[in-house]
Amino acid sequence: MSTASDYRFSFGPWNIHEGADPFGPPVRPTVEFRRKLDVYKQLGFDAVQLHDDDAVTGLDNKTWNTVQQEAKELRAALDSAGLVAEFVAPRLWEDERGVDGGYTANDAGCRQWAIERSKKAIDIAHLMGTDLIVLWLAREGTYLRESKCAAQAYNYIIDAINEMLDYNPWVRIAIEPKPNEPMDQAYVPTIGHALAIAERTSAPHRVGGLIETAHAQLAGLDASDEMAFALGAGKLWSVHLNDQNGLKYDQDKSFGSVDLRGAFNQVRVLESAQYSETGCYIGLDVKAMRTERGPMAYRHLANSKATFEMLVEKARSFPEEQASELIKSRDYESLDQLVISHLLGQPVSTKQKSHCNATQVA
Ligand code: GLO
Ligand code: MG
Repeated sequence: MSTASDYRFSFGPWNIHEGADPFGPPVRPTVEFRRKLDVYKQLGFDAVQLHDDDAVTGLDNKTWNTVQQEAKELRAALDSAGLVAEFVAPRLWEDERGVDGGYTANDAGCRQWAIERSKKAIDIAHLMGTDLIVLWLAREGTYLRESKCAAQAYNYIIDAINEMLDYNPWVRIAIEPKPNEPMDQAYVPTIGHALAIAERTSAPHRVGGLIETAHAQLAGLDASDEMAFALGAGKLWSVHLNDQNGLKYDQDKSFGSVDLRGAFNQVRVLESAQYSETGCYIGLDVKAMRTERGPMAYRHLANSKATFEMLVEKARSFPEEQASELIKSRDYESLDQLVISHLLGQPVSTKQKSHCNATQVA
């Protein structure tokens, strides 16, 4: 029988961080990237998610030879830690040229820079041994709706993706949708948008998605339905599991820490699509609380992974037959309670439940 360990897990170096927020400075010491690598295997993770400049810092100002050499060194370090790179993501949003977006900037020079930088990310991915590029389209949107033409912006995004697809015939691109933050209105806010964009590119089968729980919630959507939509198209190439408490800033809370039932449903959708057999990773894009003490805060990662694994067991032991009887008889009140009881570890007998309802009606 398969177990929760069928899944392979990943996170990014940014998930171990100093704890600064817009209202306060760092509260924990900076942990050097190479030291973070030690934690991966210790916690049972298999892969590292990388921004292009996590792999090669300051890559815009380095010669190709240096970029190549540093990427190779990192790959060797990953190898010796028993790790692989899951994906490389061009980090366009921290550069001055990406202030108003990269691919959708009104300035043609900035758009060109964004495409060239993305090509470098592809080269780095190649050197790191992964074919997956993730595009979180951070500043591709508007602070002010009238500042950009949306129809044109979508065309720019498609043009940029086509250039990437042409540049390397082996690369796959997973779009990570998010509806807002840092922008007021982001282009490509949902997986529906991402997969529609994919269809308009020159190689639709090489463009898919990465779904983050909190991003779906910020769009007012159910993350498990978003995942089901992408899985149905064979295009869920990674996930960023986390949690979110209502419609506010992107919180990246530990998986299942707010909406445990929502987390269960995400795991259930992944389970029923046999996601673990696709070779894709369970990425955890979670942040440690600011209150967490140093020197290295990583319990949010260990906890999220443990919660995921417990929910895999919950999904596998879910009383499916009982549930389908209730669905058949459209007894959703009992189905609701069946799910709650199962999550609380207290299976209910449906018969008892119906009797109880009947008594109350009588
Ligand atoms: C922010 C995103 C971000 C991306 C990462 C990979 O809201 O979730 O963390 O996942 O930069 O592209
Ligand atoms: Mg993310």
